[in-house]
Amino acid sequence: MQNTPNGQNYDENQIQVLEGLEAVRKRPGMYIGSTGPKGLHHLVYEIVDNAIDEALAGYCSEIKVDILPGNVIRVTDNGRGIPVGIQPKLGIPAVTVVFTVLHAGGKFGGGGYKVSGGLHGVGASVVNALSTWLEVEVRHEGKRYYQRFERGHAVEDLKVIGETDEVGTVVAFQADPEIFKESTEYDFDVLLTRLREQAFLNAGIRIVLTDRRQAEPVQVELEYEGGIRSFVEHIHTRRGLDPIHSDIIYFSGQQGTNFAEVAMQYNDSYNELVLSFANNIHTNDGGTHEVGFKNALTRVMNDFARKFGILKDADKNLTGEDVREGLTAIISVKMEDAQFEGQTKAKLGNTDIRTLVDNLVYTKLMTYLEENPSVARSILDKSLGAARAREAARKARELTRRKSALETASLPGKLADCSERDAQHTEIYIVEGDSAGGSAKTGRDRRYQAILPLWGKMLNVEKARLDKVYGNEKLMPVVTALGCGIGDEFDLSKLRYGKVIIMADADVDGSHIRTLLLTFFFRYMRPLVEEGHIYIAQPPLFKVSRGKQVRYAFSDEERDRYSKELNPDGNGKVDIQRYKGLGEMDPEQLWETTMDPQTRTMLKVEMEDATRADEIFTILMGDKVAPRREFIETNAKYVNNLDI
Ligand code: 1YM
Repeated sequence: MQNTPNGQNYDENQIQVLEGLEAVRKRPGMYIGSTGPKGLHHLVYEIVDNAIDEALAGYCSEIKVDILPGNVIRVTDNGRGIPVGIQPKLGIPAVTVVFTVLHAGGKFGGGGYKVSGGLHGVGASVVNALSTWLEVEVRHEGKRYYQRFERGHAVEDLKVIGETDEVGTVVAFQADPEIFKESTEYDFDVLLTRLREQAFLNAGIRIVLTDRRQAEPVQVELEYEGGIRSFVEHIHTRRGLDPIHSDIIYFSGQQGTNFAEVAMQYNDSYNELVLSFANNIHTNDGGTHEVGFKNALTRVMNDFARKFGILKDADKNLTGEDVREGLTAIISVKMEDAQFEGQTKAKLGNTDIRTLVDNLVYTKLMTYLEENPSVARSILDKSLGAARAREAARKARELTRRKSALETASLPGKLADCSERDAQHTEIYIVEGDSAGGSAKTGRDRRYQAILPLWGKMLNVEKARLDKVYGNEKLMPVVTALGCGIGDEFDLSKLRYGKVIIMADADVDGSHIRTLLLTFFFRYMRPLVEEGHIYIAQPPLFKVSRGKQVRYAFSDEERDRYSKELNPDGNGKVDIQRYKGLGEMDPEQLWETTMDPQTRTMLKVEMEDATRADEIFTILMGDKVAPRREFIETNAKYVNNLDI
């Protein structure tokens, strides 16, 4: 044991420190959420957050994040440097405490915006505990201080290693593969997205991300004077959405130590995107700040429309959904002692924030609309259009209901249902094409497999409102067969089949159908996707046979491997049949290769990030060609059997 400058408590404190960090290594999930890719990237955010705090305190202007060979992360800031003086209670340097004492990651003694609850603010010591090694260098008053840790423990004391005229903190670490068993490889785009978000939320901070894992480094500089205004602009550009008014509307306000800002702009799509943040943390489940914003927005729009005769006395009020159609908005609040609630701690609970945001948005937006009547007119025209579509959808829905009440069986005529009724054991194949539908009906196990062949023209729901969905002859049978309704009426408990399997050809047309159906499920039956009910069938691409021996291949590599296996000496003849479509398979083949739970492979559709999924659907199914081309060019590498 080391001697301590001031005392007898050292051993005892040291034991506590060790126990603290051991707890982190024993239950990493409790501190960083998971030990998968999300948790791995979280390590970087924890260190960067400390540098951002220093920038917010006004001492640091630039943060560099480098991904080094071997997936080492190095974060450099030009702030004051983590204090190196002896911390009186523990008798060791403050910087050592920051990296070895659990929960000392936040500032001791007040100041700054403290974050409570959730995964955040657990800080540098958690990163240290979960790294094979971590090195810190503090540049302060002409000296360079250095200390190294391994798996959370200091392997040497803090020491001076030289002189410098720079100031700031450098932290480098390597995530421990014993903890992050799945992978310790960082995804550049994941880091870029999160760091860019931080640059938007903290206007003026400069963040430079550099990937040095390959010979030629890739560098992106992030600095946005416009803050969250630039965020809205970025979202519209990236998704290829056209704004319907040129200004990005922006307000900010303060009450006591609470600060709130909002940036918003409408585009000509039918989707809303409201992103909210509290102390730079994305509140995925919303909370008081978002409620305050939405309530005020609905009231302003109705009050304004009535005041200027756009809504008459007899007209019904616009709903929240009406006034948010085509809206992109960012709400960012900063406060002391944010309360995060809910299962994922992604919902803000502080009630005073609701009042602040509500008042701010009501007064400032009202003034803005009065001063910019043409913008007000464009927005209200859009909201009125949404209200009319909603009304038309309601009528269409009632019509469908009445029709189905009159019919004896309300299930679609082409549905071949299964006999089992318990959704836990049943599955429905949604099959493109009548001939494939026929094979599937014959080949299936009718006890628990239902088949719905699709016909008619498929609607791109990205470019249509709810009322058009009700009239669509291809989508309505899907809705009735699944039994759980759509949109705000969706009820997952009524789902008639536990697995919803999309089965389409492995060609371009099949891909298109799959994407259209996925867009529909994402926009109108989102819980189906979130709860993991959607699957994609994987029909084979080739039949490889020699005499009576048959293999099915799902890729070019498999095809080549099987032909070698069936013909090892190379002098026989192997027959290779390429399946152009599902329709070419007979019922037995379809069962054996694609539908038999014992032998089939299926892709399960999962959604990691709803905002990113929303972005991808907008890009893929929206009007603009340029963002789509860019998306395809950057993602083509993930596609194996590109059949074009
Ligand atoms: C690359 C990561 O951690 N920078 C950083 C951290 C701190 C300070 C400056 C700092 C804070 C304060 C005073 C204060 C931290 N200090 C502490 C603690 N970059 C990075 N830059 N002086 C310097 O908040 O009063 C924790 S973080 F607790 F030691 F003060």
